[in-house]
Amino acid sequence: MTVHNADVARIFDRLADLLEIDGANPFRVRAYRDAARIVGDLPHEVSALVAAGKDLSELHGIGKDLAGKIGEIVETGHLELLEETERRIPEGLLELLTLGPLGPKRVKTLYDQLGIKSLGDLAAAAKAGKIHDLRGFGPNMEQRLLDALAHHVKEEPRLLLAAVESVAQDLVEHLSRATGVGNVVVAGSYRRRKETVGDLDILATAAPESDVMDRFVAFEEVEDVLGHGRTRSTVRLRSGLQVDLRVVPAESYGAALHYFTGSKAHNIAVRSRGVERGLKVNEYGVFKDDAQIAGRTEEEVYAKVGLPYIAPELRENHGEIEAALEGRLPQLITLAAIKGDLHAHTTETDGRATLEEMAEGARAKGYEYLAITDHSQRVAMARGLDARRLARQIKAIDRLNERLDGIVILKGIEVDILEDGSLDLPNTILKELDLRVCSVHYNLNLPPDRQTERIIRAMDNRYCDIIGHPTGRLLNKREPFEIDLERIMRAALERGCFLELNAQPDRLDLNDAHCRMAKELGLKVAISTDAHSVANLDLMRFGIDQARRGWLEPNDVLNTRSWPHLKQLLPRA
Ligand code: DGT
Ligand code: CA
Ligand code: CA
Ligand code: ZN
Repeated sequence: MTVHNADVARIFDRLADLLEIDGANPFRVRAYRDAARIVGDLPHEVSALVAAGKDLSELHGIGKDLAGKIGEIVETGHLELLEETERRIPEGLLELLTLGPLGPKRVKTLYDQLGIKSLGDLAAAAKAGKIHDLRGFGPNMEQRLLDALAHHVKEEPRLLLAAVESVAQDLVEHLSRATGVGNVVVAGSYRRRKETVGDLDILATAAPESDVMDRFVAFEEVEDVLGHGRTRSTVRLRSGLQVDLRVVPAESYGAALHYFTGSKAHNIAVRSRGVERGLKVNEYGVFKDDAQIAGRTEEEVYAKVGLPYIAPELRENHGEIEAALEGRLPQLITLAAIKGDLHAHTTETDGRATLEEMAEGARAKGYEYLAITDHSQRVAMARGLDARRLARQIKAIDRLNERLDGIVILKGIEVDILEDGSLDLPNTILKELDLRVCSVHYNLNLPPDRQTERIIRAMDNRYCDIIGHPTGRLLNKREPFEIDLERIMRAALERGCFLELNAQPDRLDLNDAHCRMAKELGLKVAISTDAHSVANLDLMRFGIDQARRGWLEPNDVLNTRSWPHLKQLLPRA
């Protein structure tokens, strides 16, 4: 049994959730959340480090105690402290956590204020209208909880794309070693690079005598085999992720890849174009009077229905077929077009790498620039910078830039937008910076109008360049703010501000539809990693995936420019 970093991260995250419900010291909760992130971000498997006899407490941010716990998880697959905590907390509270709108903080409030400890208690309180007076809830939340309760079928949350990548790659590698196997590829929402996936759909081409299906069900992480056939099998992995494998002959590869990549709505639209031409399009090929006329490649399938190739990220039937017919498919942004990163933290606040390490990491990626944007003072939990510490950091960056070749480090800040829309640091220091990312981290539940106003007020300040993670959502954990994004985008355009597409896999904020809205309004987007470590700089590609789903082209993205050009786009600086 191999314990993956994602398994360790899941255990620490759950422990943090439970401890938060339990009212534990926030710093302790934070330590487990940080540990989950640190381990989740590591480029190497901790299990391999343990096997090699490495001392895990040498990892940045991991002390002796956490190192011991990671060792326990790697060796046993479990953590005694988690099980003990689970025994202590009423089981119903754990079930409340599975409701989309509820995180541990709200569950604790419900328990403390109203004694709610089960879904039944919650339903009764919501129906009696007791929820909307609670701090941090509000009238919409009561309705959302009622909706969530009505739809509650112990829904498995969809898994983050980033969280399934390593197992998807392991599976592809495992299946590629089968006898008589040709292509092995992950299709479905994974190939469309959707931010979360329901299940994985793997497609393989193989000779009839191939052992690929047997290898699939024998994969070491399989917990249950839900179906095992010659052309199709389904398994559930220990992580809960379900995986389908389909095997088709090589002459059907393109048609099957197209079919299983989806989306279903896109497939239906393509198929109906076929019908108009007297063609049958299915997962085996394109057929005319029962004779196969295409199917080996996706390009062939598209060509037979009179379309150019359409990138998987666009296949949602959101206008891509019409655009293809009119020759106005976007030339989608690629990772190679990115010239730098505009949001990153260091050990001065809650980052895990020093200024020098971050700079070196960005240079190693071939970037022309990296903006250091540590937190401002309001974010006390992250030891946010006050004006004096920021002034010191500015000097340190100036000194570093004198020594560095091939990259420029931009002096920045991620300054908090306070409840009234003012910024958390005075303009006298903000004006010394190259770039300011302005973000909301507190007072998340303001009424929609006030939340929208707050962000527009922040943009009224001439030292606001980019709004960070504009909707504040955390996938599977926190709903986006209820804000009028179109209004905010128009206000940004008027003021010369920009919006961020935060590339953290659990944020991806702006989402695909927002990106498209920005593009249509002519507002450029900054794709930024919000890196808290050198490894995090690699998250840029998830931002690119999302941007492509939002139809963005290089010109629509701020950080495809070199710094001198970008600087001119920040007119107020
Ligand atoms: P997911 O798993 O919820 O993240 O989303 P998908 O898109 O991966 O959906 P999934 O796994 O149910 O099916 C994979 C692909 O198979 C889907 O994108 C399109 C294709 N497909 C599934 N069912 C149908 C269908 O009834 N008609 C057509 N035309 N295609 C289908
Ligand atoms: Ca799927
Ligand atoms: Ca599926
Ligand atoms: Zn932030």
